[in-house]
Amino acid sequence: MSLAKGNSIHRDFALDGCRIVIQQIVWNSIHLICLPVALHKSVQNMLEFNEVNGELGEILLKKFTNQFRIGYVKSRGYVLPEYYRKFGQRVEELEVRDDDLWVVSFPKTGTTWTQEMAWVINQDFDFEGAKVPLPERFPFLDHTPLFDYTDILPNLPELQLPLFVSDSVTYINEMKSPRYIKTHLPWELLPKQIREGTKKPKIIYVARNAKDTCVSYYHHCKILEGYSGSFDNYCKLFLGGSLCFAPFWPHVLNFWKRRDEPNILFLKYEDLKKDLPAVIRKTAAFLGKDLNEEQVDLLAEHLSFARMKSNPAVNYEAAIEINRRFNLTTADGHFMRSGQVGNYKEVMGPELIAEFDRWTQENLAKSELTF
Ligand code: PPS
Repeated sequence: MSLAKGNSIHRDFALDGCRIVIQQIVWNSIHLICLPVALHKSVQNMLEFNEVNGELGEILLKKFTNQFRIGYVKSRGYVLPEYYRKFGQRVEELEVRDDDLWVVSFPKTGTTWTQEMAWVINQDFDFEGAKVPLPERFPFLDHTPLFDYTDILPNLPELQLPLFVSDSVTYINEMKSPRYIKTHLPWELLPKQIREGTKKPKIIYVARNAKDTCVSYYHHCKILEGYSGSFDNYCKLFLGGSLCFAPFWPHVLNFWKRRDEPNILFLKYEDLKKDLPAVIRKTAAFLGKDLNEEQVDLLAEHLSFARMKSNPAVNYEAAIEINRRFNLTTADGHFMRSGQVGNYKEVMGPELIAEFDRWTQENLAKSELTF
């Protein structure tokens, strides 16, 4: 080997050595920069939970706990059943699909109505398929944590829970596309793929005026969720943002501000009441479906309050019957109750109405949203 050749080998070694050292420095720097970012992101995506304290926390514990609900927690500012501690992270990590269709709402704002409308339109008027119970074809993502049957089931072997009740996340994971998903979760608690925009399913959000929502939610909580307190205390919980999925206005306004995003449609219960065919047309356009007037009329008839009240696939009578049969709740009533705008006038006095109105004005002052 010549000297010159030997030198060039040494030089090559030296160069290689430098390259490795530089690579190492770059690699370490990338780690130093990216690791905290990655850690920060994963911490951001971890749900944290706080207690619901104070007078409202007391009312919840005394009047709104039962065999299937031991208590409440707050996560990202929203109240949820205690069971959400075990469940929430699975929602956070849920694999969303771009061809999912989501209906998102605060409870009792016209969710079922909107679900049925969206499903029939998107399924090209498959009225035969619409005979399948709605919770099966359009499952409720956050159903499972609302009803914790862990302590009940050993004593009630006859109580057979379908998967969409016992484990709604697994049910939804196993569904064929296109999936239809209902949730009452606020924007802040939707799966991170939606919040971060890596998946963009179509989302229909439906809102309703606070007073009718509160009255409807009160009846719902008595007949289906075991609330045993007074209406007055219920209103305190509603106004104080201490019911499941509350506070109410941030829930609504966080979708209102996103209403112009192409994958989001914002509807109001009051508009469905005022002009259902117009909302059907708007929803069809959002879903990319052409409807003729005959179809619009047919669907408006299918979605009328009278028809939905007598339709076992959507009226939740079966769920209420199960509650009665197994003594899970005791109050009587129907899911399809009044179906009216302004029904609150029958139960709220002038002072309470004034309080709700003030609260509404304060919260909507900076938005163009009206009810
Ligand atoms: S839930 O449990 O949160 O999913 O309830 P949700 O479906 O959002 O709301 C139930 C209320 O919507 C009324 N509803 C209707 N009103 C008019 N027309 C039709 N077709 C219709 N379908 C459901 C239902 O009666 C509940 O409102 P209230 O005021 O209690 O009657």
